[in-house]
Amino acid sequence: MTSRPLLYDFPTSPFCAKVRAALNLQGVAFDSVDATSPRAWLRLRREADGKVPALWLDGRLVADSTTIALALHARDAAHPLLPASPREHGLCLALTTWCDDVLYPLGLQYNWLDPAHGPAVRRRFPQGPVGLLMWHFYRRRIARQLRAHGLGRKTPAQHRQELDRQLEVAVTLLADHPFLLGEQPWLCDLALFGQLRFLGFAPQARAALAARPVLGDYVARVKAAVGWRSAMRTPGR
Ligand SMILES: N[C@@H](CCC(=O)N[C@@H](CS)C(=O)NCC(=O)O)C(=O)O
Repeated sequence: MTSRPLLYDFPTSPFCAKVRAALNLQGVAFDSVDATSPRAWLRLRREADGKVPALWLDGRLVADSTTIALALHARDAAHPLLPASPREHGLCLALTTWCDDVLYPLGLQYNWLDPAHGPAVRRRFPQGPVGLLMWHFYRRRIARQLRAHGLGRKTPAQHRQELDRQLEVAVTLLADHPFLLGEQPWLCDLALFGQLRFLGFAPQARAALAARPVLGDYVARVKAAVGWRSAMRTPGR
């Protein structure tokens, strides 16, 4: 008997949300382990590249949210996560990449480097010295990543301009259809849902989202369509 998939998870990660939504959409029962617990953190570094999400699926560990989604898509023909037509399939992957590579840096900037929001991020890590060390480690690393990306060198006004520009792209794409590619949610919607949810944790970005009700309605629609369950269930192994 194959065991249930096991997700290395972090509750606020947009990529973990994307994978949880994919598992929910396919109706796959799975277990989760909090990747910030010191034991899981070390195992993830030993067994994969140290990033979440990573999913034990059918006896192998698959890392990277899109790679995981493609593996889920390939193993369940009855519940595809990407459209069949080559053009729509390509568009779905391109939109997924837009979410992962363009919206995510904005989410990192607003969640991690906004001084007003810093303490809230700290509370998501374990209490005590190990949690504090991990928080400092990631904060420094993210600041370095965003400087290399370019966003970290911009002013707060430029961050806001970039956020508004990208949210308007999403509003435009959703003007005529309930989901990005039409009437049903595909992987690109799960990716956009994850990034909008992540942005929504940061007060300044949340205000930009609240000014665009189309996006709030969309998030609610994706949640309803996938039967969103966010709670982590920790297995006994
Ligand atoms: N391309 C990866 C990105 C995953 C990623 O950046 N995950 C972040 C959390 S949101 C992470 O694990 N960061 C920890 C690290 O960089 O060590 C995916 O789609 O899964």
